Amino acid sequence: MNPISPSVMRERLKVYLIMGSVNCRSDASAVLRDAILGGVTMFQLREKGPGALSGHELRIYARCLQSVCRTFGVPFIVNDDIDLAIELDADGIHIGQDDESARVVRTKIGNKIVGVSTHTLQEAEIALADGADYLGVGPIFPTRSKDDAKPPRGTQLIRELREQGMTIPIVGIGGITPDNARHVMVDGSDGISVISAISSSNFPREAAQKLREAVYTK
Ligand code: TZP
Ligand code: MG
Repeated sequence: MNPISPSVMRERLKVYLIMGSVNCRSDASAVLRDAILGGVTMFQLREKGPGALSGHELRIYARCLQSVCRTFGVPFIVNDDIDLAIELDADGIHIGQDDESARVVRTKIGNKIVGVSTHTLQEAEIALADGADYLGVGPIFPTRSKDDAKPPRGTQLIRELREQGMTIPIVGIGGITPDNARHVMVDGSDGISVISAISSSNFPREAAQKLREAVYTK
């Protein structure tokens, strides 16, 4: 059985912040705390790219952010690194198409949240059959936060998945801002996930608030 009901999952996906040390100019714990106070509903630690932390440093950084999440009751998700997610007793893991299948991941992490990045109908069908709790779809708009991002395709795949009758919780990603978030929601997404719209902002709380307002005026 999956750990989280689809309706609770949908609420968690509303304003999903993704961040790692390379995305943050100031103190990451403060950014995360302010973002949560502004309305972030779930957090993913995504530690990637040149200068990314590893080993002991990564663990200290991760525990720090996890403790902020715990203080506010916000789920803490780890990107890619299943062993780290288990070690930290994270609330879930987010995997891509280059990682192990959601089915295998599920056997390793039990009833934690499993999210899967998907770019095609077929990938989405497989993730669904493998027991994913939610799908990440993107990039919706051009992004500067992921070096190997595929070309942006707008909300095309989200619309296709909904047209096929898929009700699995979906979060859109890639270049999402308060100005375009509503469009992503109207086209079938349950929430929006962002890196730069919050982590590059000088005012993370206000940035999260604006995203939240856009999402809830669906
Ligand atoms: N996957 C697809 S786009 C992206 C990821 C991780 C980066 C999103 O970052 P931003 O800054 O919100 O465009
Ligand atoms: Mg990955």
